[in-house]
Amino acid sequence: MERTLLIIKPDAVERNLIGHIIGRLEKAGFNIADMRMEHLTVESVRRFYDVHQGKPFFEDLVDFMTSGPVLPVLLEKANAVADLRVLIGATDPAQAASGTLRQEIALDVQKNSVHASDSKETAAREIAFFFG
Ligand code: 3AN
Repeated sequence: MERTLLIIKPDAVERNLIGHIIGRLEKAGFNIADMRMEHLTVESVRRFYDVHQGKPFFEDLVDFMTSGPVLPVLLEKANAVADLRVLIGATDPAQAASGTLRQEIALDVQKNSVHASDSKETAAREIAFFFG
């Protein structure tokens, strides 16, 4: 069993899409190992997205991710990291493949509804960040 981290972002929480997203994950064979809704602080978002510090969209990303509650979800499945990236689709919903979660529900490249760890190493770091 491999583990990965998904975050349901403020735009999806606000539009009452938590149940829809969790349903898609369960149908795709992911087990929900843990989840906990939280309102992130500016400091924690800066730490979480450390690799994006200095990029032109960074301050807007921090504002958006602290604009409302998020729901980090710890997921388990064989090949979880890669399979979840396929399920969510490209960062920009306009580029996301048909049938992916972001193509279906994301609003734009910032309000893209979900985050998913992009490698096994990132998953280990991001899981520790939220779930110890
Ligand atoms: P992903 O979430 O697909 O792994 P990353 O890690 O490259 O994408 O980007 C992290 C977050 O930063 C994205 N989910 C999105 O909210 C924001 N972001 C990335 N690229 C852009 C961009 N060009 N303009 C605005 N926001 C962006």
